[in-house]
Amino acid sequence: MAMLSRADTFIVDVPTIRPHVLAMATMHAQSMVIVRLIDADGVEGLGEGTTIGGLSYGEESPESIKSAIDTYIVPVLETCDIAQVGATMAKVAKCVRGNHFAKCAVETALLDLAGKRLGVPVSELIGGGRVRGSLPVAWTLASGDTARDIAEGEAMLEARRHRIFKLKIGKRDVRDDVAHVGAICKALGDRASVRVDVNQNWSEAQAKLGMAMLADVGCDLVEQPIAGDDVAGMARLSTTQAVPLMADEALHGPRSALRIAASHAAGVFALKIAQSGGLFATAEVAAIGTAAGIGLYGGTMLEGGIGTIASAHVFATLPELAWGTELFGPLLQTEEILSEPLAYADFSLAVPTAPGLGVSLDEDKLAFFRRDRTAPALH
Ligand code: MUC
Ligand code: MG
Repeated sequence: MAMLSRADTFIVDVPTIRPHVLAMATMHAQSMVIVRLIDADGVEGLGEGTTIGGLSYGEESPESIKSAIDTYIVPVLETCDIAQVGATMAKVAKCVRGNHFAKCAVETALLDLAGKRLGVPVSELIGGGRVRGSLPVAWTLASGDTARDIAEGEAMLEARRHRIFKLKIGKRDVRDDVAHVGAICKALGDRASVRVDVNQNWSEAQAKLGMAMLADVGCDLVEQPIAGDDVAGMARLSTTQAVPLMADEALHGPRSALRIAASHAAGVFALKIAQSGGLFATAEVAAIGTAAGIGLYGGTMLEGGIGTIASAHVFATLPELAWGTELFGPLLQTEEILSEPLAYADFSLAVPTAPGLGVSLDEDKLAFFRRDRTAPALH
């Protein structure tokens, strides 16, 4: 039995190492909602709720995530034995509709706390437990400039950090975008897998043209080319185009996964813990995908260290992970707010073996990047 003794949420804003240019927003910083739950025995659980570009990516913003947790979810937690993660989240689901990112942040903190209480890593609390100790990690080339992207890709290959690259397209004319992708495929050749993410920015006609041209230049995968709620359009593209279509924004948990699978609307699922509504729901999305013969990819919302390692614990439980992961979020930020940085080496991320998530916060960095920090006194 564990009762909640304290719950804190903070928005932190950490600059990115370079502008990150996506179809719907250009990021100069990442904003993350950090959740810290402490039980009556003093055990701490950490969670993170992070989206991209304010409200330009999805229906939750950093501010709405924080307010949903503070105003509506914490009062429910106060009535629960929070050591029982499934039962607690079922009660939260009864009181709060939607708000998947906020729920995921809380579920992550509960799992961290439960793992610490039980002395096991979070991956052992999901599905059948851990089947791998490290995960292949892609990098997104999205500087907005082809030559700079090629130089960045070369540097990543040289450092043995990434050999899967995702390019963000959909902002420019289709032919210009394909020329950009083709130049990068040509430069990196068979040393890397090159994929694209359109972030829903094409019409079906543009997607038909774009996907056919992308197949010809050597692109391996096209992520969310059209609107995520256009399942019929995705099905037409997925069943007629040679290059596989990956569903991202279309996936909001098990029911949407089942709809997409039944409609043959994707060949690959981008699994995201926040979009799915939590770590347990992500495992269910993965199970639906695998049962339907859909390939799996471990996606990111460009989270910091906590959200990234929470995702890693889930992805580490998946026997089939044909497309790898893109858990590079902390590397896009100028600083990690963890006391120990995540371990990236040899094109992979190591999944911690310590109890819970296996990470802890650097309190000084947290204090520095907190949006509500009090300004230092002027002398
Ligand atoms: C997305 O849409 O997949 C993942 C990697 C990246 O650069 O942006 C994200 C979001
Ligand atoms: Mg995407």
